[in-house]
Amino acid sequence: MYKSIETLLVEIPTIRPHKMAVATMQTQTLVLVKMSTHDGLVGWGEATTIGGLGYAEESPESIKTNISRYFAPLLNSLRDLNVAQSMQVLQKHINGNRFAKCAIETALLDIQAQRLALPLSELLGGRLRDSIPVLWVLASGDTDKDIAEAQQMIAAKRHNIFKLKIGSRSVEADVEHVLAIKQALGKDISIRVDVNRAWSELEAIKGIKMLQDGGIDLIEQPCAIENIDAMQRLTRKFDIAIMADEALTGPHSAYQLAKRNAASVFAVKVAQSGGLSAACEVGKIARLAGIDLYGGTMLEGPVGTIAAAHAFATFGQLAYATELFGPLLLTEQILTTPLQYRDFELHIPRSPGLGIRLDENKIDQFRRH
Ligand code: MUC
Ligand code: MG
Repeated sequence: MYKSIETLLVEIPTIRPHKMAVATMQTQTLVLVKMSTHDGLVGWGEATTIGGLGYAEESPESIKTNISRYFAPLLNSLRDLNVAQSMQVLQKHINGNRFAKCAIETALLDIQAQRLALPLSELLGGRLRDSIPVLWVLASGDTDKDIAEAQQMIAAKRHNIFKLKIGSRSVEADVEHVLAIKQALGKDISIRVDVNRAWSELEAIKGIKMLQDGGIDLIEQPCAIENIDAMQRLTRKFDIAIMADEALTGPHSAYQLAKRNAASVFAVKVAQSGGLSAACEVGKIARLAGIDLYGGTMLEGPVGTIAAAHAFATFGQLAYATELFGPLLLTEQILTTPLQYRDFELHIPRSPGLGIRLDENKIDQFRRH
């Protein structure tokens, strides 16, 4: 029984426009879930998405409505159930809504881990690492600005791997932009691209060939979500890593993609997977199928970011690193002590639960009323 469950929409400007094939973001709407118990514990979860309905099927507003109208009453009717049993009931009575489920499960696990005085990663199968590498996404839309931004990040020892968001211009213009950045940064810096499903299969063949020849390391979600056949043919045709992102919507799709050899890398996102436990299941399927792992983001703030970090800390391999840089894209901090990014890695707290403290005055200031 929980005393209250509240969903807060918190609007925070980004440090610069973030241009993607699916949307250009100037503000991120963080979707935060705060769960309080009768014995005074507070758990947090996050269900942030990108560009309203531009990226996924749930919007910040639908998540808030569905949690208060459907999730909260159901959770309040459950007595003496543990987290896994509570989630089983939610799965049975609520279809879809993976982002909302992720936020609720995170808050439940945060409370449970605090009760047990363990870092959340220990509840998710066991912590294998205390920090994880984090790349930066260059998406200003301007080649020279992107190069300058990357050089600053390298000099500050913040990031030495970069992902470029492409797919909104012609294949030729995008490839020219990517290869100019690769040339400027040199062979020791890993450059990857995220097409966000903008290419047809023929465009993908043309673009990937040029990018592979230019020394790019990875191609993320080149074609439509449904076009698993194209992903399979591209994975077979090229040596360069082909990564599934939007097509990977949880353990079931991970199994299907693995069975059909339709990706050589999985971008595991906790919300897109339907929660932290489901994300860990995706990790296990990848391990069994010999697929490399990458820790993805929905550009969450610090709550979702550190929750994902706890899940990724249980992965035996993270061959392509992570992109858990969401909080660094925001102009405001909402934690009393910010997440620790240094020496190209995010350091994962060892204190109980998520291991973070929210600054509720700051949240109030930016919250949508
Ligand atoms: C995506 O498709 O990967 C992650 C980083 C970023 O810039 O956009 C997101 C979504
Ligand atoms: Mg992506």
